[in-house]
Amino acid sequence: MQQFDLNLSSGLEKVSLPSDDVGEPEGAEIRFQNQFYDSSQVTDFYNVLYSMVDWQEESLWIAGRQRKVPRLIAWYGDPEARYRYSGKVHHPEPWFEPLLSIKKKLETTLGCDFNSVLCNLYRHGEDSMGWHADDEAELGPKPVIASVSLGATRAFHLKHKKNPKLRHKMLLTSGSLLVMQGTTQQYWLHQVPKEPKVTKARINLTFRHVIR
Ligand SMILES: O=C(O)CCC(=O)C(=O)O
Ligand SMILES: [Mn+2]
Repeated sequence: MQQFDLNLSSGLEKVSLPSDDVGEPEGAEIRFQNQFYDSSQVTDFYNVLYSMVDWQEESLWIAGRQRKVPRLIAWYGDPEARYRYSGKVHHPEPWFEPLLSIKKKLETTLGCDFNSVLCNLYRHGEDSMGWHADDEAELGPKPVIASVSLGATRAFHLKHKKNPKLRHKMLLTSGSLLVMQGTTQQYWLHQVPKEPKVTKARINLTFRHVIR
């Protein structure tokens, strides 16, 4: 039976996925910290980012029809960190606070560099992100993706690409940090499903290193 990870960790801890059947080479390498930021920091960050980020509504052509992406997005980073997702090349807007200080804290904690961040605003539970992997060539073969959540708690699902019975569910709480690295993107998909009962908004920041 699938169960939600209660995410009560106080430090950055390894998350075990049901990868035993596929073995080590196809494993996901995921770590999670429940309170990477405390509630007063979260409130400050959330308020500034909600009003200052240049949130964009995007559309995609799916099966010959144009559909709105069910969330708002924005891309910030170093000038050269261009990134293609949803079939479009995104040019980063310049860093501003608190994105820069969050980036620095992540770099110190994780010992790696990030040159860009994708900001996602889930306005309510009808906003979502479908199954995908962050496996674009410009992120390199084993990208480290650091994902900070602010606001409403949302579910986060993972499933193995070749063996979709292998699944894991987590709750991404406000102030939490989720790190995906190693072969996670190569072998696993992730999603933020719709949750119609959720009425509050959530901001998610996924810090990445785009290779040029
Ligand atoms: O909102 C989330 O937690 C996931 C975001 C994500 O997967 C992405 O930006 O690629
Ligand atoms: Mn992703």
